Amino acid sequence: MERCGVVAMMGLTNVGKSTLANALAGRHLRLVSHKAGSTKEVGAIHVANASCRCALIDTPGLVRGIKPGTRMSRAVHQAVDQAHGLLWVSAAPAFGDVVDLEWISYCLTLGKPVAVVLNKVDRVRPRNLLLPMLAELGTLPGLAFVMPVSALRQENVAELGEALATLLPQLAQLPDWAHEPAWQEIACELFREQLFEHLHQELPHRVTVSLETSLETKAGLLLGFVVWVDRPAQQGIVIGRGGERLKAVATAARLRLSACMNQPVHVQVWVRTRREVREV
Ligand SMILES: Nc1nc2c(ncn2[C@@H]2O[C@H](COP(=O)(O)OP(=O)(O)OP(=O)(O)O)[C@@H](O)[C@H]2O)c(=O)[nH]1
Ligand SMILES: [Mg+2]
Repeated sequence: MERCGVVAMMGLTNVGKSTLANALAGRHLRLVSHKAGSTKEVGAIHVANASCRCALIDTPGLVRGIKPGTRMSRAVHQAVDQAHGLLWVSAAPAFGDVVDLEWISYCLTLGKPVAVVLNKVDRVRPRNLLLPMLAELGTLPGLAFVMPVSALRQENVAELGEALATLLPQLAQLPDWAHEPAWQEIACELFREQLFEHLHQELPHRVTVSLETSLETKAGLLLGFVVWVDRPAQQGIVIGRGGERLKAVATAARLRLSACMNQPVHVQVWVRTRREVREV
């Protein structure tokens, strides 16, 4: 019987967990951003290959400096508890500080198979600089495997996908709770990704996106999003001078969503606070 089950992916913020999840699945469903702390919700993405079927749970990045096992959200705790195996993601060349080792040691106490991925190896020149890091990981007893990858350049990603089998049991099917989010949630996540991409440091901290309308038309799917911000001043930041910024966000989101949904997608956007509604 083929290997089938759930792997929770953990790591500090910005190490490339969501990029790696998308690369393993061969579909861009998880939000990726250069801004740390971009993943806010736990979410599954399904990976299938010749060796296994795996629901990979992408989790929000853990904040550097907190004690392993503490201050994880209830959703992360739940994902870790319910998963059959754990994949700790570190980023080279920053790896080597004790934080990663402490967290990996913590994962090893949880009684599940644990593997470590050293991502962003494309940034390591020359490559043999990885050897001390790999040797350090080799001193931790009980790891299922350690694998250097570059999620961005697709290096070793297929090999990692196959190796996930070593973390999995032989379930007949993936558990219901590990289903992928509905397309509406994915659409909001990918829209939010474009806000991160275009607003950079100006992105309001608590910005959220909801899908208010969806309509099948002859020209494709028409989606109406609302960007929610706290204050009217933040509306202006999101919209930009003459609406240029929000138009750029909407155009990029339209392209991303059309590719993801395999059909032409058109986008309408409103930016709302409690007091004001403005349309672009
Ligand atoms: N050079 C390089 N950059 C990468 C690689 N993988 C991811 N990145 C970049 O790292 C940044 C963070 O990527 P994410 O996938 O959002 O990281 P994350 O760990 O999910 O971040 P949080 O959700 O905030 O914890 C983005 O700018 C990615 O393009 C890689 O293999 N090489
Ligand atoms: Mg992420």
